[in-house]
Formats: sequence, structure tokens, C-alpha cells
Amino acid sequence: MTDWGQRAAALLNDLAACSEPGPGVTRLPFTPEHRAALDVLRAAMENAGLTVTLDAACTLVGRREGPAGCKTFLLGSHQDSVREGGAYDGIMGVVLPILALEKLREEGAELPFAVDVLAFADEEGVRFPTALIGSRALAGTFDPSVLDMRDDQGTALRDAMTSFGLDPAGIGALRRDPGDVLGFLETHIEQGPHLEREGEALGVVTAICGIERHQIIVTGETGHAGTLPMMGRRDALVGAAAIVSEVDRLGQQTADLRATVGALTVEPNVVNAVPRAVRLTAEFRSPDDNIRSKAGNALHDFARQVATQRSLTIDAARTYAQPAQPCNQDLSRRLSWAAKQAGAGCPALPSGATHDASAMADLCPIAMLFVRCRNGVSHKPEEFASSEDMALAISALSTFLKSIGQDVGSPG
Ligand code: HGY
Ligand code: MN
Ligand code: MN
Repeated sequence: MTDWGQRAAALLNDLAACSEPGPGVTRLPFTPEHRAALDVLRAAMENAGLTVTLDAACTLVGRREGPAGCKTFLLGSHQDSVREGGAYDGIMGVVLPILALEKLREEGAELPFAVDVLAFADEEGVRFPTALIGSRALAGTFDPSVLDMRDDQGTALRDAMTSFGLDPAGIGALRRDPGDVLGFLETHIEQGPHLEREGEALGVVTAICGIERHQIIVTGETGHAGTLPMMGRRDALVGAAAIVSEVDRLGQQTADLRATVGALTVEPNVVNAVPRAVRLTAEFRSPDDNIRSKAGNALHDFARQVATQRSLTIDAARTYAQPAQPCNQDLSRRLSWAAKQAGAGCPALPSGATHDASAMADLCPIAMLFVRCRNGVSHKPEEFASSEDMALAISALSTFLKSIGQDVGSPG
């Protein structure tokens, strides 16, 4: 009897090694670490009897064929991680469906449709100021202008993809016909404390919060820290500090809003020179798109005031936005029924994290299965999901797939 949870843990352990050196997992898109993870995933997909292809957006696709002319059900998540992240965020949502399909093959289960398992290249948007490249490509919402965006080393996304052996010009042709797609199901570690607090292994997501990200560049004038008078200084970091405090104030004082400055660089960044320029990111998230966009606009207004008061130049741009997305109720009811068949209680809960499923909602009905997250921590090396919980998820996924097209009664 296969211990599917242990199989998942072993595979995720191999994938965690596909990382830059250092604490936790650092696997950014279009890097040697990404290449190594693709090799591990390709082997696992082939071992499950799937046909494996890599598309122009660098999504690895493992396909289980169905009857001639059938539709396709999509599952998957992202392969990339944040810096010093965990071993489960994203990648677990690729591994569990692969093993669920291997389980179905072992059982000799027939499905009246095809299944694609998708490993998206870049969901985090850590290397480039954009995200959801692969899922937006399938949904037909990919904006080619993001190919000109650059990473911290000045490498354009287009060049990073070309060097990785891809042809970004082919991304536009990846759009799936909605008529051919039954739905998309993303399995993901919860990245929060709710399931653990409720003593539950699995949960079904009701809705995914909306998100927007801004890049703000503050430019002043450098000078000798010892001889430049305080009066009249155009210190870029003092201006940036006011902006960072304002982002936090907006988050603290606005209900249903999370606000974060996660990245900040200073030039020339030396102890005895007045900072000339600061580049920072600001991120807003909310289940309510109006709350989120109002905060983004308020920050731009505030930055302009800081520029005037301190004779600084400020370039603020909204570089990424994804609206809040409700999950499809029929798919979610079926998923909840399947999880209960597997023996899980499966409460419903919202997602404060964003996911590829948000982008896939522009293509087809979406659902998300959450797996319990130890201590609710994520985007940290300590992120953990147990093999027992992963085994329950694999059982729920295989039951879910076998049930599609069948009446599962009025699931509670
Ligand atoms: O940041 C997020 O919410 C997700 O992990 N990309
Ligand atoms: Mn993440
Ligand atoms: Mn994720």
C-alpha cells in the first residue's frame, strides 16, 4: 500500500534542494535552480504516466490524455519561491496532483476527460516586478509589455526567458479555449493559522484577495555626511522613510487592508554619504478592490507631497495588479464533498495570499484546496505541511477527479 504522503514529502525534499545556497528555499524563475526543479518534476510526471511538455511561458505541463474530443481539467500551482522561503508554497500544489494521477492510474480509474498538471514558472513576482506569467498566458490575459521589465541585475524578462531556451513570442498562442476547459483546481499550503487552530487538515477557499504592487524611486542629492549642512539637504532616504511610514499607517488604519514595504535599496549606500536615491516596493492587498486601489492612489498623492516638501524627485508606478476573485461554488462544493470522503472536516476560508488561480479565473471556474500550515508560517524556511495531511489531500484530489461529471448529491 503506497504511503502517498511520504511520497509527497520525499519529492518535496528533492525539490527543496533545487535552491540557491542559504536558509530555506530560494528558487527564482529562469535560473539554474528552476531548471533543476523542472528535471525533478518532469521525472515525477513521467513516472505517473503523464506526457510532459514545456510551453513558451515556461509552464511544465504533465498531461493525462482522455477520450478523443474530450475536455480537459487543469490542476497545478507555481514552482518558484520567494527568497529564503519554504519547501511547500506553490510546488506542493504541483506535486500532490501528480501523485493523485499516479494513484488513479494504479487504481485503473477511467476519466471521461483529460487532465493537465501545470507547474507555472513565476507566481511570486520576486525576480521581476510582474507575476502570474504562465497562468495569464493560458487565460489570454498576458501583457507582452512586461517582457521589457528588468530584474535587480538589469536583465529584461524577455532576455531571461530567451537565455533559458524559450521563445517568449510564442506566449500569445498559449491561450486555452474556455470551451475546452472544465475548470482549474489549485492545491496550496494555507500560509496562515486557521486550519491548525480548527484542528483541520484541509480547507476549501471561498475567495482570493486582490493585490497590487508599486515601484517607487525617490531621487535627491548625495553629499558629504560631515560637511553638507542639514539645512537644505535633499536626502532620498528621509523622503523614502516618510513613504514607508505612510504605507504602514494606511494598513494599520484601514479595515480589510494589508500594506507592506518588502524591498528597499539605497544608493550610494555608504555610511558617510547622504543617500542620493532609494528604490522601494509597496504592496496592498484586500478582499475589496476599491479599498486596495484607493490606498494605492492615496500613497501616490502622499509621495507627491513628500517630493514637494523635500525638493525630491519621485517616480511612482503601479507595476502589478490582480483583482480579488471568488472561487466557483459548484467546484468548491464538490471539492469539499471529496475532502470529507477522504475523512477531512474541510471548513471554508478566504485566502489572504494570492495565487495563480486568480488569473485562471479569467479562463474557467476555479477552486482551491488548502492544506494545514504548521504555526501558520510561510515565506520562511520553517514552512511545513505534514505527510499525513498531504496524503489526505491526495486522496481528496483523486476522489474529486473521479467525481467530475457525476452527481455527488447535495453535499453539505
Ligand atoms: O505573495 C503571495 O501571496 C503568494 O505567496 N505569491
Ligand atoms: Mn508565496
Ligand atoms: Mn504561492
